[in-house]
Amino acid sequence: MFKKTLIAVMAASALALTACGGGTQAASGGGADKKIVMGFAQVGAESGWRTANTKSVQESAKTAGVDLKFSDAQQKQENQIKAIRSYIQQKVDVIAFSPVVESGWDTVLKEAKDAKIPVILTDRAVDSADKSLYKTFLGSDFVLEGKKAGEWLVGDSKSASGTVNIVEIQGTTGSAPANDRKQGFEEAIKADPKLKIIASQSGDFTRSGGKQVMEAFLKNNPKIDVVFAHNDDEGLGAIEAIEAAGKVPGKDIKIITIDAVKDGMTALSAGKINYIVECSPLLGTQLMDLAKKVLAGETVPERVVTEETTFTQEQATKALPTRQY
Ligand code: GZL
Repeated sequence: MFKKTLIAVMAASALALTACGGGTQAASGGGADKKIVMGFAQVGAESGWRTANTKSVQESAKTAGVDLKFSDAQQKQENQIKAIRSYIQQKVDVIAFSPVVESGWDTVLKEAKDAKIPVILTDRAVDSADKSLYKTFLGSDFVLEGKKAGEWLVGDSKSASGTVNIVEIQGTTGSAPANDRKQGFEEAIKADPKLKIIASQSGDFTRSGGKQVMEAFLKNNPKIDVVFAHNDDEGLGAIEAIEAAGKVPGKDIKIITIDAVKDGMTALSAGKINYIVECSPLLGTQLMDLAKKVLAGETVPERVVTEETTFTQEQATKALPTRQY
């Protein structure tokens, strides 16, 4: 008799503990003292922007007390997919990544969903029709960035007589920033028929890529008035090619870029670049906040767009001393 009573009492108290949440911890990081484990699959280390973005994510994870597992895919989609699969096997609480290209993610995102691991997209988006495959997107409006670049050129070319020949150094082929910046820029320059894109090629968001593409453009096009580079690093590579060709960047050939990292802003302030549209890499704090909200079961916006501005040469000179990246 005594034994039966003892078992009944123990069972009741265990139940009570679970009910008031003192005894167990929620499986996915919801427990008060369990550290959130985040698997982050980074694109690579292709540009100054990416380096700043990685620093922001790593430092924010430390500040937020998030246990961060980090991988660098060297700009290869198959490496990002491998990293995501390893995070699924490790049963992390949440996965975050910046998809190097827009397509080809449904299968691995379905595997994460089946494993009940929420996914947050940061920086770049995917073109999947199934919005249930990720919880939210945190990053820039790349179409707007391209539009801002084009609108500046329309204003700057008002007094130009004759055709303005533009060469475009695109970002990574198939990536959301490359696709959307191109779209925004082309839409904006429709306002002035003098503005013509005479050549367009990918520099893969790297300085060396920008230099190689610009060397080819200079060889094949006798009259180039403007370079639209999808990021600062490609623009800095283009500057090297333009100077090697004996021309003055910012004067003989105007340059517009996107990002506003320190090296780009320094070239802008020195007059070698004419205009930069900012794209903030400082996504870490917002990412950690979103991860905590998702794991706490709170609803989060489908899309969180970052605040960004633009810089002329004078504005860059003023802003440089206080830039964080
Ligand atoms: C934009 C980001 C782009 C940057 C490049 O959010 O994905 O990738 O513009 C970086 O500098 O390589």
